[in-house]
Amino acid sequence: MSRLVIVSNRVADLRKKTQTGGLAVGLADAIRSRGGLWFGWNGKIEAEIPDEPSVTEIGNVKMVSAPLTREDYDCFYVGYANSVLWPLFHYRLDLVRNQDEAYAGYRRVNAYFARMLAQQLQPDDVIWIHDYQLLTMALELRRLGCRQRIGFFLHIPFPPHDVLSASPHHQDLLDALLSHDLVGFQTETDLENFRNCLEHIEHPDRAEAEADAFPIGIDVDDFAKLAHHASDDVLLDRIRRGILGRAQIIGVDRLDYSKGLPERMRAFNRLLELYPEHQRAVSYLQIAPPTREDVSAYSDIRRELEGLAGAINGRHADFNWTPVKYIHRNVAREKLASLFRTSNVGLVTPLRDGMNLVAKEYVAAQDPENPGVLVLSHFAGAAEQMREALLVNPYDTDGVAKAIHHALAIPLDERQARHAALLKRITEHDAQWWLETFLERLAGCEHPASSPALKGPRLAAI
Ligand code: ADQ
Repeated sequence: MSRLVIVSNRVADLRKKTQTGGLAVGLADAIRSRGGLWFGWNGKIEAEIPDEPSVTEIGNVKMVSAPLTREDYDCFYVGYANSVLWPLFHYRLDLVRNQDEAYAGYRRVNAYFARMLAQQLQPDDVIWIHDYQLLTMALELRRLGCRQRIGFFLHIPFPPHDVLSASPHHQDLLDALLSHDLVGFQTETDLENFRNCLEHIEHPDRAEAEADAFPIGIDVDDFAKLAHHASDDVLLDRIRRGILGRAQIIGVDRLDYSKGLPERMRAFNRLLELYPEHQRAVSYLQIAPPTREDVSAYSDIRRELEGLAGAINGRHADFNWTPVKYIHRNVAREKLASLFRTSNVGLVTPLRDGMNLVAKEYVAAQDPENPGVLVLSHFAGAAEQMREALLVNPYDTDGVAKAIHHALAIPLDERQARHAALLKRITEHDAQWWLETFLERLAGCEHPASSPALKGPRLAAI
């Protein structure tokens, strides 16, 4: 079997038994079980970049990583990846800060990563690059003469041509994507958008990259097991709610404007206005740890959310009932799992999301005999697979409030039927399925780098 080389912006710490975040868990398991190499930024900022990456061996896995300079970090990571590509790919042109300097930094870091990795490659390696920080790395690898198979998976949405083409660099980015043998997306919608964008550009190599949708999954059994062992404080809380006859709605998201958090708070407020019977009977627990605080849009959303939570509590709270419980930090995975299990409604209402693993984790954590109900945004990639959730438009405040009201009233047999269908689908399409399907497809790609028909800019570049 060829050696697997995984490339992601950050390398996971394989010495830690549990990774945070579904992606790190899936990839860490894959590379641990079959061996290979993992390359990425080591998270450090140093005065100068080295000539060679640092290499450590953990079992049969080679961990290869390299630092960034402050300037590279500011341009590549903060400036371009998170202030241009993230909003652009989430359809938020209003938040895009287009800067040529940041783009130059992005290209420079992708080229630097390619140089660092190229030194470590063996001829029959299979390379799998992940996500929007590394869109142009394969192009740079090809320029360095790398002829190995290269696959790419985009974890975030791919926007329609009308949105993408607002970027002055969109043609370059599309060209770079075509340097892969296989480009994977989360959903059919993303795939269609990509195909549509290609129709608008002139590219002699167009037919060479294969593309398809590979919806990412979670390790369902593992998460279900975690949910079984509730800590004492979670159990006590559930018992207390049981005695008082109170229901709990839960939301768990990184504090990101794509997750629709202010819209969700407003919908909860509307629920209490439209259906006063939920006063003192329902609480909403939102866990939202901070991320990317060096990008201003993130501190803005944090302030907005804190203001909203305070206003709702100020207006509706009673001395023994707090309607909104807002936790602004990370929570251990096992605790999250048991909180999902003891919550009647899982509220997952992003304005736009590649997949959204929380939707799948909420379903995996439920007691099949007495499951809660998932309320899910149409605009989460997960909605393509999870039709039995209550699907909502997150921009429609009253609509979301009505859906929550409906979710709280669904009888047991209907809850069981919806949950069984959802559980079946996420089990069939779990993390292992995602990984194997992508890698099998990549192995089966007609490999252009070894083909005599190699032509166009790629030939010129090599
Ligand atoms: P994210 O935008 O980070 O991922 P998501 O898919 O929901 O979004 O994954 C978040 C992960 O972090 C989940 O496993 C969740 O349990 C965990 N998490 C969230 N809040 C937490 C907290 N307070 N404490 C502990 N853990 C927490 C990106 C894309 C998604 C895509 C994934 C995977 O934006 O659309 O589904 O990659 O491809």
